[in-house]
Amino acid sequence: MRTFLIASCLTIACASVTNAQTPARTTPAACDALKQLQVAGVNLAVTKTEWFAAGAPMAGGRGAAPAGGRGAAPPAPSKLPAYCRLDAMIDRRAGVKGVSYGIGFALALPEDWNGRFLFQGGGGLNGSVQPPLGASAAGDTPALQRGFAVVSTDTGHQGTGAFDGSFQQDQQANLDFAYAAIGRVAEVAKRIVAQHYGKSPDRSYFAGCSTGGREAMMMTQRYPLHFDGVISGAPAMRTAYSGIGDRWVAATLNEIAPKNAQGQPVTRDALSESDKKVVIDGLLNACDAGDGVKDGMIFNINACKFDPKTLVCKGNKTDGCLSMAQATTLEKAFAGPKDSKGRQVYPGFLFDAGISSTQGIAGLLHGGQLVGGGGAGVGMNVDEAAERATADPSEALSSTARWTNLNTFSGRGGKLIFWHGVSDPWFSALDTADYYERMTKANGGPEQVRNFSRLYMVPGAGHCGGGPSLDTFDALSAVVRWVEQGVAPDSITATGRAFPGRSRPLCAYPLHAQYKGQGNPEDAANFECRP
Ligand SMILES: [Ca+2]
Repeated sequence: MRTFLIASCLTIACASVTNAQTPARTTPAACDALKQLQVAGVNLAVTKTEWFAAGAPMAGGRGAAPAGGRGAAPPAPSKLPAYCRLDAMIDRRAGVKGVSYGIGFALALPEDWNGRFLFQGGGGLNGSVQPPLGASAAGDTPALQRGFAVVSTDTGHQGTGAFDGSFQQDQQANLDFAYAAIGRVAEVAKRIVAQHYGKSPDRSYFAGCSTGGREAMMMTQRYPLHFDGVISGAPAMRTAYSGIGDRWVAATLNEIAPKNAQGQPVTRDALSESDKKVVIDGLLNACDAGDGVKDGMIFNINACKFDPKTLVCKGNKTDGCLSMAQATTLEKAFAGPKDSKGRQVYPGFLFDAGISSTQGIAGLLHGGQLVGGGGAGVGMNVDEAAERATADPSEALSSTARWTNLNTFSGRGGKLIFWHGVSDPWFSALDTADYYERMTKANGGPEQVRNFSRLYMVPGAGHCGGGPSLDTFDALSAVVRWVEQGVAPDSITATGRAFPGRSRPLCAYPLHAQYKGQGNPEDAANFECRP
């Protein structure tokens, strides 16, 4: 191996290096040899090794080739480099009721490795191993394409779908999903990378959204020694409470929703399509220009004071205005749930341009979408719901909303980036802002915390993207530069399919992007970050 490394270094890799990383290589033969892989002291079973040539179509998961068959288009080539994919399981065991459990993972080892390791976070309740690409918050260039070694995991159980919660009957499977599996996989995968390339990763990164965002936070809270740079998108940090917030919105809209033949309220029809347009038009009229440009996006969130009552009909209800009941119901729904003592149980949601989007999880004007399905009913006992959340044992295990002391993570140079879609109907962007502010207080105040953590709001974006937004941005390059060169990301440039040709800076919270007043308003260069 050593001879091979030196030879390849002389001929190819070392000559082209422009950064501080030390590259290394692998080969199809070395990939095949991983079938015999053992890691000292680890109960590990390799299930598969596979070599992918450069440009090979991605197998399975998001961006996968369509299923074959008559008329099916040939799979599109990817821009991925040649790489070895190792599939393996650690700690296989028979769990409660004889169900087989184990922590499955896939590790992509690029032919030309850039010395960096990336852990790709999961989604929903996990339960399957997604293709290890590292695409989250990586712009249009996944980490694997850049030469990172990338790992993904099912976090300890194999489910029938992204929300199969049957693993929750098993104690260890709960621990694994909550936090233990990601710590275990991080350690084992790093050791495999080191064995395979003959050197340990120079730097380690974590990036994920939703459950992956929660896992990212978990890495900074319970495994502060594991990662140098972490990206947490729309973190599902306290699902028992965000579930209350989601149900609150639906149950409140149900107060005015028409009923179906079975007598159940149809939440999405609380406002007609024309009513929803009235809301969005009125909202944009009130808040769009606050950032200096009427462009269908609201970047100056703090200055946006939208009152649905300004849209109430002067006389009878017509298509161009709202009823008073609709206006007051919207206000109540977006204000979020409070208990009988007036305490906010979960934050409200922001009025934002993406709240009527139908991409992904429908925006809140459509009633949102409850995790686990089912109707929300009419009205809600917030006290009871809050008591159940407080007593929920899974919440105690998996929540990342409470722990704020990150001084070990930050003390060794760790950098933590948060981002959140302002129109996210599942997890309120305000809850992530609330955590960021509490974490800031607990870690020495804004001047200290700006040295290691920043939050970026993404106006118009829904849960992990979508909506009338600029949801394509390269936070991965930003965190790498911060970790390796000490260049803090005051802003990150964003583009998106919703607005071709447009770019904007995403500014570090609480600043926002403001048009400077001259120059092409489609170009991020003509915006600056302002309070
Ligand atoms: Ca605007």
